[in-house]
Amino acid sequence: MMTDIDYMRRALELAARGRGRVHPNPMVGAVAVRDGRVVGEGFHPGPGQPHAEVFALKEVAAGTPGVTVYVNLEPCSFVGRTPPCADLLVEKGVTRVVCAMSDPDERVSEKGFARLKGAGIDVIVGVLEAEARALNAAYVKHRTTGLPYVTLKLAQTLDGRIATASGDSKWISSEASRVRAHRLRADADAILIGSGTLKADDPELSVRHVEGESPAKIVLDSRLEISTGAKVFEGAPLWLATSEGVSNRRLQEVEAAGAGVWVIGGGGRPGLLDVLRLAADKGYLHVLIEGGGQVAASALRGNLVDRVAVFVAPKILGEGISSVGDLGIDRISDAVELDLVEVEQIGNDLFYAADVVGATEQQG
Ligand code: AOF
Ligand code: ZN
Repeated sequence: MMTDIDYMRRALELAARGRGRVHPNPMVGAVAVRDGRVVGEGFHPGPGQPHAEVFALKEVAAGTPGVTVYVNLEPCSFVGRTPPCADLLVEKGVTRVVCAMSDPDERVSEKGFARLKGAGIDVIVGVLEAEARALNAAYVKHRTTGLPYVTLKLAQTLDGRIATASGDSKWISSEASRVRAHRLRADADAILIGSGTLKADDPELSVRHVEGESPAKIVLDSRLEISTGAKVFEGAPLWLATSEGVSNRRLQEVEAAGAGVWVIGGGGRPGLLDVLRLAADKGYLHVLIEGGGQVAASALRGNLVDRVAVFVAPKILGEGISSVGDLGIDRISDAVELDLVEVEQIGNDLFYAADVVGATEQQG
């Protein structure tokens, strides 16, 4: 006998098929069940496309008795790019709706449940809630704080270096790790780097070694020194975060080459918090920071990082450039504390993912 938990697990599996494709929307999966048989299922494939519930109920005739719908998020109750799912569930005469969590989007939050209950539908909330919140952590953070979920990626030697003292950085981690690193990219909606990394590496910042869409690119470039021949101009949208005072001629040059420009307050460096707010406004739920050490340090200093993803290569450099610049920390008790979530050996490298303790609560 399949239980509510089993069907919800299936809904979560389906939801995850939208990974890397649905922003600014959440990943949602739905399963319709009648007499212990699945009569429909589906997931939300992306903005502008039907919601998960529509696929699950496609083959279900209105008024079919005894249908339960399992969905990992509260069914929506407003007319967005598509009509409200709560109305669809009511029209189809669904008997029972089992959800994992309420929708933090204020256009829906609890109103979807109210619509269903008002129509006499039996509503259950909280099945596999922790799993559902983890799956949509970026969406939840975006809707509750107006900031994107941030993963900080580091690829470093055993002693925490990303380059030698002379600046040589190619290649620290192995080919196998690069495949995993591209999976991190495919899971993100935008990749962010500083102009130092851009100049040193001229990276393309695209997804190549795995299947998946290439995220947008954000480069912090306070003086707009980027060359229009840089590889980041190819492919996915490129945003350059710069400061007031850059010349109009330069602005026009980079715009003509295809970049969007964010001019952010003052003559100094654009603050990372403001850059991330703009990224969230553009609908990027999940930003991957890929270097360098100064950007990593300012993200950590600003308490803007949710997860750290580190590739450690079995190499020791001694003196060199640190993967994280100065954080101004004097005492061990002030260290950035992490909660380990994953360790994996990849060839001779080690991959390590950990959450910053207390990250989301302190932001906003
Ligand atoms: C659901 N089922 O499968 C999804 C939901 O304007 P739209 O159509 O793109 O709607 C986006 C909002 O709808 C999103 O912010 C979230 O509140 C909800 N997403 N809801 O019932 C789904 N993807
Ligand atoms: Zn919906």
